[in-house]
Amino acid sequence: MENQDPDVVEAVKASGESTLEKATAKAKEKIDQLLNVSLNVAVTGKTGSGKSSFINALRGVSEDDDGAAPTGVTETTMKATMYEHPTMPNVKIWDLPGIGSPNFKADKYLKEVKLDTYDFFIILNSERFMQNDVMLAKEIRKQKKNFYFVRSKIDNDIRAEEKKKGFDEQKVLSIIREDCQKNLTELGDPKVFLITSFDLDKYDFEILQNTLEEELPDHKRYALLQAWPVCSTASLEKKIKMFKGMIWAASLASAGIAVIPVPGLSAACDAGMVLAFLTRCYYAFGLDDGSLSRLSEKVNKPLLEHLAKSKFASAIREKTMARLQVSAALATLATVEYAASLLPGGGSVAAAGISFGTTYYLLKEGLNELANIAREIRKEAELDILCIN
Ligand SMILES: Nc1nc2c(ncn2[C@@H]2O[C@H](COP(=O)(O)OP(=O)(O)OP(=O)(O)O)[C@@H](O)[C@H]2O)c(=O)[nH]1
Ligand SMILES: [Mg+2]
Repeated sequence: MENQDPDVVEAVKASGESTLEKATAKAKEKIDQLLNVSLNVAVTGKTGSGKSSFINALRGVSEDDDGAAPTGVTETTMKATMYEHPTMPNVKIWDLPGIGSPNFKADKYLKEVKLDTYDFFIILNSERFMQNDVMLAKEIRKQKKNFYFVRSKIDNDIRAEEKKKGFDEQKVLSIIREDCQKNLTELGDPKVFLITSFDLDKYDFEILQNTLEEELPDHKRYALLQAWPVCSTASLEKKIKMFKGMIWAASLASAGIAVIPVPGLSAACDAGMVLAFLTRCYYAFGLDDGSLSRLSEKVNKPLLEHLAKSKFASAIREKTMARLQVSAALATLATVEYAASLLPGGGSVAAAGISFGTTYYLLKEGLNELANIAREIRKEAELDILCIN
């Protein structure tokens, strides 16, 4: 390749393509997937099994927040209710009506709730799974879609058992798991994930996340990793890794687009891309006010103040990149000049609107800073210690 900018060379290599043109096209496709792919998750199960509570937990909203799924009430309607993810509107979680009645017909049900809409199904039950759950799963399988059995309200079971002598949490969990799987043998013993919607850091929620991730196609995985709540250090690290692996694409997709001049920044950069990308990181890492206040409440510690340390987090909160006073650091970068040499016959960076170098730099810096703050917050909250107890 003619261009010798090590970051550009690296980005082209990361794309798996042989030329800059092909790599740029691939980058645009990847970024479009990252920012725009849709994911439709259906949550179904018996009336009162905790569907609405689970959906609220997945979306990171409290029951009394605006737009939360109403819980604790019996919904008799046969209509699916859609809940947008609060920070990723293209991720939609559907609250499907209960499947409790004895004359339940899985095929009719799936037609009514429009099975085709969903990427996968979560079948929830707060007791052992029954014939209706099995019928539904069979019908879903017929349509070549995936389903996951989730046993909810485990906190209730643990609370009841822990008063007993010789209580062993792992033993209780395996008894519940076996009991749940009893009626599922004809489906080939699918896994049952044990969860409580009141604390996603506990029990099998993380395993559920990993399983979904493994079984989803690549582009859907991006949506899942962005929207799914952070439930462990490992899950945070996965998110960080995914975004890191996208920096090349975001930077290449930016190269050649019209540059928006940013006050306070001396070099040309694709501010729109930087803002869009880092905003996704910010929400995916749980750094928004809502997520942090909930976490502070849970661990009874003030955590919001950590954000003030990050110039990137502040910039995102204010939805402007003008706050980023990084011009001094950028001035030392030669990448802007390298970028100019990408143009046929060279040319001025500003005129051509090439912004690979600065965009790349800001994304890397920004992602690192946000990732470190998210790590620090988890550490401060002592979440992983809480998990073991
Ligand atoms: N302890 C505990 N209670 C839960 C959990 N999830 C839900 N609940 C409670 O169970 C009751 C029913 O929960 P919902 O989320 O409304 O159940 P649903 O499946 O949406 O019910 P319908 O909409 O009527 O079909 C509520 O009182 C919830 O607070 C959980 O994980 N643990
Ligand atoms: Mg409900």
